[in-house]
Amino acid sequence: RYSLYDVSKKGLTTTRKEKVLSYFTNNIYGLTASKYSRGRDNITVVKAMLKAGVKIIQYREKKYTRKIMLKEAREIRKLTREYNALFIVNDYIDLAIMSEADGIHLGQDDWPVQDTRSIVGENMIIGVSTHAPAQAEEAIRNGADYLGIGPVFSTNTKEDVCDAVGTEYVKYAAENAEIPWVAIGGIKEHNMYHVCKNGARCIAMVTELTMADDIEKKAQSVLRTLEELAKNS
Ligand code: 3NM
Repeated sequence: RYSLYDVSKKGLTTTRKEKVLSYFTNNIYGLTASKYSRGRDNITVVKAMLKAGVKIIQYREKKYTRKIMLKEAREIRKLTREYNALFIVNDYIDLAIMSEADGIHLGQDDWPVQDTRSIVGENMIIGVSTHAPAQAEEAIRNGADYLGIGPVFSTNTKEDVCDAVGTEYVKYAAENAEIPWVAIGGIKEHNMYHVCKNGARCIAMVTELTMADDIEKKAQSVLRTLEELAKNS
């Protein structure tokens, strides 16, 4: 398991690796999705998540202009600093750099990890979405700092994502991944049990939080549930 991962083994900066190690245990990873936020803007959504105690925030925005994305990302950077939370930007390397994010998250069709590293430097965390063991192994080989493992259950939130990979892939990650990882895709409070039972300790959620009547309350409840599940498995 990744808790045994030797940070000095690959000669990578310990600050980056240690940051990931500490944040990806017993945490909820909250993502923005303006399309699925019931009219609430991304900043309002992020504030509610942070107030509840969510410690990893990903800015994931598809349809806004770059100007608006930069404004929002900078605002979220400010907020995540106040709450001592990790800030990750999805897809846009330039946006991650300009907003001084802690990390950049890449999909399978984005720029390769090594090329991204050459642009973002040694301090920025690089996460990669993976949907099968071979992709996980490749991402680790290429120097990813953490993996997305999913979609565990079926989801309509991400267009063009593959079919659900199930908890088998979560189990694979728990047993094999040498770096931290986050389970993602269709995860709700009511099915978290199956994900945690298979070894997940960091859970990513979009619509379970962004679509909630009261985002802060829902996030608090999810964090409590995660704590209970982690204790008992
Ligand atoms: N990435 P929800 S699934 C952003 O499997 C994203 O890589 C996925 O949304 C992956 O929590 C996904 O609403 C969407 O199902 C997750």
